[in-house]
Amino acid sequence: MNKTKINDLAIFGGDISFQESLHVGRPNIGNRDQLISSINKILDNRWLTNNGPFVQELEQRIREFLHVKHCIPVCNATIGLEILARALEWQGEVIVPSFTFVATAHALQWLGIKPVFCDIDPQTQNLDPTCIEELITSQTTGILGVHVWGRPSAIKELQQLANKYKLKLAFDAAHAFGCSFQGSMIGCFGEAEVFSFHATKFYNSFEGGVITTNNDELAAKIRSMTNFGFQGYDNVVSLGSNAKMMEVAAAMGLINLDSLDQFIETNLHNYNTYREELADIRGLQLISYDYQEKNNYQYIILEIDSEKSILTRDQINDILHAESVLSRRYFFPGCHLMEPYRTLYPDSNIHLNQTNKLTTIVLSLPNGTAVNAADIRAICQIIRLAITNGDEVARRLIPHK
Ligand code: T4K
Repeated sequence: MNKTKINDLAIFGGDISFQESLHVGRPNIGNRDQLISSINKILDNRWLTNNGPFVQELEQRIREFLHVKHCIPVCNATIGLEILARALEWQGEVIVPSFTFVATAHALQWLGIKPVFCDIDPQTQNLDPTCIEELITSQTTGILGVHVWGRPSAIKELQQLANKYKLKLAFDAAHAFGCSFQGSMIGCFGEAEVFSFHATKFYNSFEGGVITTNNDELAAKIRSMTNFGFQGYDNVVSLGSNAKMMEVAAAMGLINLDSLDQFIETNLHNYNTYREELADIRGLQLISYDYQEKNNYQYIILEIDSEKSILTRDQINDILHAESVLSRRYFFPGCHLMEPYRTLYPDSNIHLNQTNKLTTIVLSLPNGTAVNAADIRAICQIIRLAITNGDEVARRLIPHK
């Protein structure tokens, strides 16, 4: 593997190096031999999809892991959210954060439901429950919270609001596999929760996800909807789609489940290394996790306060990219400023002061088993050197587009 030298900007003297370009979103991969042997088994079985034995085993193991009654595997979380929205019979308007991956909003809009964007609490970066009531109208049918970075939403407050206004509450738990809220695993809150097992998540099944719920009736409905609305042979009982997880995806999910503790341990170790290395740099703050809870520590999210830091978030992002560190500006610019939302709902902006601020200051840094302590020290040294030489660096940078 080529060594990358930190000299593109000719500022850092070329003395920092790491193994290869460092990306946010590099997948964690468990035991390869086991995976290959599972794939051979799948081929021998000649059973490739449609609720095969690997999918069934994954479903059972996740149910046990999350202590939840029902777990329905799906092909990805976006389709999972769409299926859930239909199963909950959401229509009209559903309240969501704009500070999330665009899939959360798309899943609603795709079904003709208006995502009503609500502001966030800057401390938690999740839906601010005190901003919800003013957005509720006679058209509102639900609240879709997101556990951004795996840190739980204000679950209790959202549930109280949902009860008060007879709304159905559900969660996009795409980031939150392996995380807990007040000692209970995320996966059993609201009407249902949807996890993503996309390659970029700390736990992946190539592509995939699960919908979890403790509601028997809802689970049966969701299960049928993921398989064209079938209930047994030849009996279609509702509108449905094809949201099934494949056997190879479940096989990957199973081998990665065996390595889950190791992935979390690596993430935590990396997170602590970032914390130490960035501790005394003025204007930077790493998001914190509640050590009393279970966390997956996947997201290394830096907040760059432009009033205290010499360089802006975008300038630091540009510098990192120039040095082959592919940091990401998740979630910039916020769903409400992406199409079709910007055009359809131009007034959303007025309610989103905290969201608008946060989207300009957060930066996601690489984590996972593809990153080691030396890489992290190199990344942090780039940031430190850039900020120390801020004026000089800013002069050399091309203005951010
Ligand atoms: N809700 C939330 C809150 C979400 O964050 C997501 C997904 C969803 C719902 C929907 O879940 P799924 O339907 O995907 O199950 C990526 C992922 O594609 C997306 O799943 C994820 N959130 C989002 C946060 O990140 P992009 O557009 O940023 O992906 P891309 O291709 O730019 O890749 C990101 C980084 O990962 C790059 O640095 C390259 C690296 N990468 C990616 C893949 C796929 C690898 O190194 N290897 C890989 O195999 O959306």
